[in-house]
Amino acid sequence: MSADHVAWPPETAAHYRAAGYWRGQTFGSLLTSVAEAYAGRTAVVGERDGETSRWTFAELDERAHRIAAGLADSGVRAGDRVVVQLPNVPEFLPVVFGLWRAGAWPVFALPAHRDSELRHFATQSEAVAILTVGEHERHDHAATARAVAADVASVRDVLVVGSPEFTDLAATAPRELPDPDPAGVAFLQLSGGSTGLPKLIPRTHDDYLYSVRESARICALRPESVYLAALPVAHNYPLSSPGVLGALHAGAASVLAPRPDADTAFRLIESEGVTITGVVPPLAAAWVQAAARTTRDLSTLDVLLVGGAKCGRELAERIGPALGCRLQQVFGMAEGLVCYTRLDDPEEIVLGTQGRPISPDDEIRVVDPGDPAATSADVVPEGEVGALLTRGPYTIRGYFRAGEHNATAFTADGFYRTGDLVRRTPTGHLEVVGRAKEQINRGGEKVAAEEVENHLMAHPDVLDAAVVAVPDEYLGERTCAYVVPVAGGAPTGAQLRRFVRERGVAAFKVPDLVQVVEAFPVTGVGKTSKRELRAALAAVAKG
Ligand code: J2J
Repeated sequence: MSADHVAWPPETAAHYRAAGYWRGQTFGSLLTSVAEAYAGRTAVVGERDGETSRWTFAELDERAHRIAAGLADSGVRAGDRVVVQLPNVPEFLPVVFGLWRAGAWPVFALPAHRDSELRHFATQSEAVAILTVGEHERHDHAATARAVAADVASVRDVLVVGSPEFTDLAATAPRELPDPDPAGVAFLQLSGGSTGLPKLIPRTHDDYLYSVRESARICALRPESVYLAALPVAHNYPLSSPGVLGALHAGAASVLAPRPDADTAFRLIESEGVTITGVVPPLAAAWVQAAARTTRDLSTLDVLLVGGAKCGRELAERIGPALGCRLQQVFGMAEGLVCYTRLDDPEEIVLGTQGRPISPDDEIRVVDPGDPAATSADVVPEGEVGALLTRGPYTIRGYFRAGEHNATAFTADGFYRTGDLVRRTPTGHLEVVGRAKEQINRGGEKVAAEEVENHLMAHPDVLDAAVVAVPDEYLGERTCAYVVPVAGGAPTGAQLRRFVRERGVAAFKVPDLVQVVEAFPVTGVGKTSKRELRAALAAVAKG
């Protein structure tokens, strides 16, 4: 294993194998086996440019084989990184499995990402190619990808799904390619981040497939299930909790919604007989409202997962009655740990907690919340609020090429500092009560305070900036940027918002509110750390 990937200690890895968590299977071989077992069943339903595609497992398997061969012929080698920026189009699964079969590592960008993020992913991963779509939701993704490719030396190719070149590549005669090492890295997922730029998360075939298999079982997926990917499918949640990969593992169909709004989702629930889907709390609230006046038949919907941000008690109580389905809470992270309420948990647990871990070998420590350097030994008394540390068979031991950051993001004994504040019930369920990390959770979309501050500070009129969360009725939280101008400078909020947007960042990172202030409303002796400043401003913002 390379220095890029912090491996589990050999004895721990041996335990995970002996316990049957890591089975030595790759994603490519998983698809081969489900395509044999469920050949004629529907695997994928999706729309691109107004046209619907519906592919069986056998067709998906063949498409992935052809794309793998085409990628190999175009020079993509095992271990190469390829930035994938695809919205919810049917080609997502064939492309990703094609990359896996070619041994390449997808780097999963979100459709909302723009120039600055793609540039960072491509540079940090030394990607050889960017694989994207053309125009989508009024943004020319191909143009952005080409601009990045022109500047990042490692990027040789931009492949655009729907272009004649891609159609040719996807028509390559299929052939078997060497199966990659199941213990090796399969892809790089993105972290929500709290420091400068999003970190890359190396996940292996072995560890991720374990979480996918168990997620499918915990969410009771069967071949007859139909999973709706309402959120952007490249995100860890709709990808794997249980997501399109959980559905695929179970021989169930995945329906990719082009947009997550209630009109689109309800149309697909009715027409495809969707049985299970996953949403973030603001979307759940919007669906609950829309359900009151819909004429669509939602009766097939059995389970609605809610996660990505805290689902309040009041919303939790309304979901079942409004949508005629069961609520399943999920608390997960792209770094690994995923907790679910179980379908047979008592109502009180389902409504009031964010679930319990997937694995009996997920180790949970709830530690001193006041000490960012708390170790796994600094546990708080049972039932009290503390910072969540975790390690286990599908939680990373380090970010990709981030040695310095890893030294603080993980404890010496390999626990990941999640930055979440939790309380553990006697049943082992976790209630998420807050956050210690410098991140704003905008209805499930994560914004790293420092990343936005750096963009603001690039403005010539800005001396200093601090970004904090303010409560929001709909999103849970929104971003508020406090900005101190340079002497004589007088930037307006609108100018600064436009400035950040024009630097090419995802729209959800553009500050919702900007307060231009003469000085930070914090008086203290000596130099205030950014962390203390943010805490003080957050208190001001909450009123
Ligand atoms: C409170 N906070 C939550 C919840 C995530 C499944 C579901 C979600 C994600 C995800 C995921 C929360 N209540 N129910 O990857 O597989 C916040 C926490 C956590 C961070 C991780 C999955 N569910 N969160 O949201 O990597 O702060 O993954 O540490 O985007 O989201 O964010 P992310």
